[in-house]
Amino acid sequence: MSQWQEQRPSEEFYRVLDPDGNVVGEVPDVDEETLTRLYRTMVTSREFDEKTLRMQRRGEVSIVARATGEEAVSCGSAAALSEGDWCFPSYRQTPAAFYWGADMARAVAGLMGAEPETIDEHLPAEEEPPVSFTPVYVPLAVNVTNAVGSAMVDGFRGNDTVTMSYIGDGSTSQGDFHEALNFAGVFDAPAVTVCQNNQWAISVPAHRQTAAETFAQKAVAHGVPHDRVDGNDVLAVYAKSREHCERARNGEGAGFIEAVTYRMVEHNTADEESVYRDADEREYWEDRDPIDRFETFLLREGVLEEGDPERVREEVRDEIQAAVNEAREVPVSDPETMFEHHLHGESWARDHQRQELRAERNGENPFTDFTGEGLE
Ligand SMILES: Cc1ncc(C[n+]2csc(CCOP(=O)(O)OP(=O)(O)O)c2C)c(N)n1
Ligand SMILES: [Mg+2]
Repeated sequence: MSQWQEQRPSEEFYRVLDPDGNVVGEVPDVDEETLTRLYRTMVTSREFDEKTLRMQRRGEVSIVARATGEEAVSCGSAAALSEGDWCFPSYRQTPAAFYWGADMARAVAGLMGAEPETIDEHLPAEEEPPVSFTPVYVPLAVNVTNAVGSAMVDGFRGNDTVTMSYIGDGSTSQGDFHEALNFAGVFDAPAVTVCQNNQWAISVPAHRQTAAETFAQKAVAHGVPHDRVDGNDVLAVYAKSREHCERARNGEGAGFIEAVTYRMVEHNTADEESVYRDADEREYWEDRDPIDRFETFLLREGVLEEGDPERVREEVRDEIQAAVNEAREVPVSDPETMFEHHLHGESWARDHQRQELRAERNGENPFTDFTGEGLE
């Protein structure tokens, strides 16, 4: 038995569909339109991941962090939001943004290296999405502190707005996460935090991340009501997210959900997962693919008919290709713009890095030809 088999996450969680798509819990009250929208969004995200990976391999995109295998978490939770709500994502919640109509061409242009002002100029946003999304946060856990702060303001003003944010298993070790949850608990902030426990923080497995039995129980210390759900079961994620959103909207305070899922691919395209993971681990999770499970359920219920899954895949592939074609028309920005808007004032380190980049772009070897001479 590999080390992995001894460390599988416990299946003591809320579940509506078992891995074969059989109903084993209470199906939430959700109309057919929402069910098909959830399904289509999950498929779109999976196909988007495939496409952007190929673009990365060709050098059109520098880095991609895929949501493959984790689609049910952010799609099912974001679907529980309503018009006027807020979402503070990190880098693995593409499905949430797509669920609420994020413009795909604008997203691809960003991945290809166009700065926001250039994207606005060439691909102006057509309409505001019903749920407001902040830009993607890469500094871990900061999105949760910002989300809770924003939710507190809504609470003080008496708005019936809910703010949702996402945190990875690894990121729950950050101080910011606990500060955020503490404030959320004390001030009854209308903030729902979803922990996307995909078992890994790059190469660190969840059982080396925390000695706590579950990530859900981290909310206990902060007095925040919590649930643990099967994160590969979109109906379970949706059902519990709805409950927490309704509580928050009714002035009953914050909520926390641990969604147990699995990162079926590399951390991002700068990573090589086979160095630190066993193949049998992946096989275990392939049987629990969230899209297959939901698809089986929808076919059995008659929401999807034979041939629909193939048709939906074809349609979203065409949509993605059209978005990529549009994005390719947007000029990429000067790489030096990445040094702007970070700091108030000057920094030796930033100027050094900027000059190093300039040296490299001039065909010099930045390690041997650039000495940093002349920098103040
Ligand atoms: C504050 C901060 N520290 C370190 C990093 C570098 N980093 C990027 S992703 C990552 C792992 C995050 O793991 P997890 O929270 O489980 O999220 P996942 O990538 O698995 O979705 C680390 C350490 C960062 N982006 N921000
Ligand atoms: Mg993780």
